[in-house]
Amino acid sequence: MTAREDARVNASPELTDAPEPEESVPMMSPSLDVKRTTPMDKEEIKRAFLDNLFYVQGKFPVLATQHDYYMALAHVIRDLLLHRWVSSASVYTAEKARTVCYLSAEFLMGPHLGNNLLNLGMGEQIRQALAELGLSLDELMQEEAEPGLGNGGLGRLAACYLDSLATLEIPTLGYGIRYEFGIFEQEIADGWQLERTDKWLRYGNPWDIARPEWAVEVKLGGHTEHYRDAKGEPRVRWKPEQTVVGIPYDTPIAGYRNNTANTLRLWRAEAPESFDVAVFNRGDYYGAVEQKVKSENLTKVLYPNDEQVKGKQLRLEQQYFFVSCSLQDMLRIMRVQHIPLERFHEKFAIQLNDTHPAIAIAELMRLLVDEHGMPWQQAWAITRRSFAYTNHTLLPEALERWPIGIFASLLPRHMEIIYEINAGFLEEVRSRFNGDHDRVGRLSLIDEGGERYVRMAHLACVGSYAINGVAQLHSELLKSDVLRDFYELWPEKFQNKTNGVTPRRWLALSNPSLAGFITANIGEGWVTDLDKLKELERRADDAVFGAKWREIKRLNKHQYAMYLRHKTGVGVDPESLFDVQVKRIHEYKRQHLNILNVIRMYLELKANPNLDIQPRTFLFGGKAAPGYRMAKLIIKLINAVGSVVNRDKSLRNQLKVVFVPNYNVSNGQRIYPVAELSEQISTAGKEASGTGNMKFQMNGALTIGTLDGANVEMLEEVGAENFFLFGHTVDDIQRLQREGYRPFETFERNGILREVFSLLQSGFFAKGDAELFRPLVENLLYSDPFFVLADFQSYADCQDEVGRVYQDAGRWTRMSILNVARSGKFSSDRAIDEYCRDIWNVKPVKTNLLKQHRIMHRSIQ
Ligand code: 26Q
Repeated sequence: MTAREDARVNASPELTDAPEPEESVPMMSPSLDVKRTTPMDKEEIKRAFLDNLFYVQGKFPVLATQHDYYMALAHVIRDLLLHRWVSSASVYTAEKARTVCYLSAEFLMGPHLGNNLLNLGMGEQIRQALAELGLSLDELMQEEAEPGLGNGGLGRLAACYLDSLATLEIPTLGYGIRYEFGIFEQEIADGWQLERTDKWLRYGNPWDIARPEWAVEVKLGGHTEHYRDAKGEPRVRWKPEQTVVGIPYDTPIAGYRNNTANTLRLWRAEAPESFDVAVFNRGDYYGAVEQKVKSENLTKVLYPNDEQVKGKQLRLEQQYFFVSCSLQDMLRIMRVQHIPLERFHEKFAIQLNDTHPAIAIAELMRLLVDEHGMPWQQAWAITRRSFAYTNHTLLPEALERWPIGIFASLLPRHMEIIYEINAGFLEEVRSRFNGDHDRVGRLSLIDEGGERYVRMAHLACVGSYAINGVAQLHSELLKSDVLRDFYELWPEKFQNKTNGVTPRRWLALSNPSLAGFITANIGEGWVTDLDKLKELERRADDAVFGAKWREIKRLNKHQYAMYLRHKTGVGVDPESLFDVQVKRIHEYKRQHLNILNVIRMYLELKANPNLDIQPRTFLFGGKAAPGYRMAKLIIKLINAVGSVVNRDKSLRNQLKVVFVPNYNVSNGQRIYPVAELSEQISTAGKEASGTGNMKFQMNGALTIGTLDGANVEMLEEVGAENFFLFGHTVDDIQRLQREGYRPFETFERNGILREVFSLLQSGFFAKGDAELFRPLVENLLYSDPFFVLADFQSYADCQDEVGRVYQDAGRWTRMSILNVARSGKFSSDRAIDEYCRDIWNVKPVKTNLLKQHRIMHRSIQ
């Protein structure tokens, strides 16, 4: 048996229900050589690595591919994590620790290898061990398939939060879905986006462990039966049409250089075996296979956002599936830890990452009332103390609603439960607001205007003890706008938790040269206490320090320019200003505002061939939802402008436009360190927070942005003199809307806009096709729902100012240093600290590795 299999069979690192010591620990076989599973020095690492290559991958070095080597290394590192994992699990169990359960339909983890090496503090050692075997760690890291189990901000936020929770030693379970296909891979062909399926599991996933012993059953469809039990109490039975099985897959989440490893538990759907048997007996073999395929379809694919929900029943099935699996898992943990059901809300703090898991509120009620016979009122009191809800959107059209028909046919019992919750809730509203009929209609869990819908945000508000937005401005707008009626009802529930990102992945790992330079100057404390970056402030005017700071960015840019040429064939000037907009493509994020300004600059250069402007490289990246036509047209436009501009020799290389395909976590890690200008240009009031904005800031980019989302707080932190602010505010936009915004008038009044549009309409960027961009042009001229034209001139002027400031390298560098020095607030450690204190009421639990070793040795003897 290999070291890895030893550890896997014997150690079973369950988070919370490792058996109590007195039940005798059947964990370790006498053959286990503990030391072998924890290779600490180079020789041991090399041996474990080659052992794994042979025994697990079944390869000799001469035959092995780079990917085999990567797999062997990944397994060795996961084995190293097992000790912390087992230790954390046994400490949490022994202490029956209060646990955060982060429920999220998306976890956009990004590659694990580099991050685990960083958190374990083993990067250098592994690098050297591999070098002695003639291998390159960097090359092996490129082999990792990115687990893209999220669309963007919301999924990546969940990943950053897991990193901080482990680093802060908070007992945590992340619960979600193990999609077989994550977010699609984007290719660009003739300037258009093409989607390819993301087969991230093709070669297996070395980071997770299946736990079929904790599989659970989930019911779907069918009907309910009301009856009286032996005591004459009314009870309900759910007779489902179909049952699926959820299999948990666990990934260890290591804290930064501590002994904690928490668990990310993702569920995969399978057909139950009982079904096979039943069909086998009836002789319907193909029917059985069909059912199997249907069940397994449940976790097949991640839905892109912005997709119309209409008819997307599978999406609701996914949400219910992972929520039911997770709640049943929590009840199992309560059982094995002998915690009475009445204490559910004391054992767990459940965070709902948007409304995607909000059905959990009805499901917990069903489990407590129907399956455990708890009285309704008691179950409701527990439920309302268990959940907290984070809202991530201000776009009314993005609020989740499910047609009653779909909902009731898939979840007949939950429909009844929601009606009952609603009845009690609306009674409360009527008595508080003396029968205010309109208010009752606005607050109801059911939207009754026309086709009837279940309003998931309302369910989340009613069933949660805390509701938060993700940036100050966003939280204010929730109270005054989107959730106003709920705020008037329960002001005490509302909070703000401004987003944050992990400085481990987004600075220490992605930008080693800047991170190393910072550490050399202020020590390494900043990695877990980002406010320490403040100590860089006193270097802001130090010319020698500044020159080195500049040189780091310059070298990063040179390397990236080579990478870009290799990937896209476009050569860019590494000495030009790198101006970057990377994020999902959406009209409210206004990539088209950016490209319209590029066209303006192009026209200006064409009109004055001798003009010396600040040379710029515009980098774009981001995916469009496959069904979002306008977003796809924006990608085409960016590429179309790029192919004209990049080829035009008369520009003397002063402008380049590159669309970097397939923006994902790995590409993010490459691009933030080279960015000098960060584009955060959404329409004020539309971007809930943004998190890319924070990653750019930490890597020394300056921001050009509107007063939207967390930009507002970034500006507050860095000071107006270190931020390029432009555009209408939320109030301005609301006023424009009230007074009737007519974009065509703005257009007619602005000569530059007219020139830009006439070039666009002439077909100049479309090989003469004047029709191609018409939908985009007409949308802007006659509707412009995101106020692109209203902000155009202000943006253009601000961009000109950026170019001028950049020419003063000393000034720019000083601003860059101050941006990094003042980015401490945007660490996810700060955000998680606030969640722990204000919402979850959880405390750190230290994992003691030594204690674990004693347990192991005792059981071996
Ligand atoms: C809903 C129904 C059906 C199919 C898909 C969806 C769906 C999936 C994902 C809807 C929305 C999302 C993702 C939303 C998201 O990423 N929001 C972003 O969250 C970030 C973290 O808080 C914020 O920083 C961003 O401002 C916000 O846009």
